[in-house]
Amino acid sequence: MTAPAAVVRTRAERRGYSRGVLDPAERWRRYHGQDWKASWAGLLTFAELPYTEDPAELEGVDAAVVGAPTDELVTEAPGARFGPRAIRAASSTAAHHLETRVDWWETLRVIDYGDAPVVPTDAAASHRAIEDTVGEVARSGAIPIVLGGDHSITEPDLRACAAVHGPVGLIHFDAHTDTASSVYGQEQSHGTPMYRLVDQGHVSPERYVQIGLRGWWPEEAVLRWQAERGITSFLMREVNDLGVDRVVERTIEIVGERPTFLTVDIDVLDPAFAPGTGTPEPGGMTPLELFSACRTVAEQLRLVGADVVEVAPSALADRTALLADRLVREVLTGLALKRSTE
Ligand SMILES: [Mn+2]
Repeated sequence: MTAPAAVVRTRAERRGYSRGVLDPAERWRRYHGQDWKASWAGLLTFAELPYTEDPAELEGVDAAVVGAPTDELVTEAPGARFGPRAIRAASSTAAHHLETRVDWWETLRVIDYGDAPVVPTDAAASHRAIEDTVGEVARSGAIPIVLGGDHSITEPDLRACAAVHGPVGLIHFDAHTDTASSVYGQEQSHGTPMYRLVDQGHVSPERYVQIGLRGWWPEEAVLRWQAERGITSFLMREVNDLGVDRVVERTIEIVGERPTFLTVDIDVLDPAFAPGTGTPEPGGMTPLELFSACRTVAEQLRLVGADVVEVAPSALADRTALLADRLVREVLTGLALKRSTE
């Protein structure tokens, strides 16, 4: 009689995920015993998280990453449809945070729930797909963390959370308010989601804080509309003068204990750091400021959902290609200089 084969539990099983969940690193672990795969190979999930599209697998999950790859409703440069894939590709498995000494991979059960089945050329269908997919996560009790996509996706993803938790508070990092009732005569675009969410009653305006505003938009009437509803705004100038820690403290006081959604438009960062976005606005936050602000908000408030939007990768965000482009143009400039002195 032979001894039964030792039961080897996969990394995902050790963390309590079921067999029905794909672990991108499992093939590597079987082959050489390492828990991590080659970062450029295999199934692309956020931070090599286990992957599922089955809502039944969301039980007991703390947070689920969902992609919302659509940019039909931008008013300037498109490209945010490539955001989720690019963010997953850029994501790291490293989860041990040096400042806080916490390892989120070990502490939380997090899953990559894939992308919402968006429909190219049909923004309404894409929004329905996003609301349905994020709704599956929200109803399971897990916190959806949505990768946009242009900022219009916050309307369906926040609405899916509000359907479970009731009207939510909103912390909104952005260069722009996105509270116009229409842009170019259109009621739905990435410039209008916050107007619509307040108007539909999914966001409590007195628990809504905007941080990082600057530039030239929107016009006075929109700013008046916001102020009349009790929406709080911190201009980038105030973030600079007060310091981000003070701004976050005041935000936390305003938003309070009840369910809250966090939306981060990457264009809140200065374009020096984050050039890959559709409507860049100079004079923005630094990554260090935004990292600590988002971490503190997640730590101290009751987040029921979050999204990161307006990442438009490709040539703009690809800094290596940007350097190569610059090198070629430096060579061409040298040739032009030589020609002019001949
Ligand atoms: Mn925005």
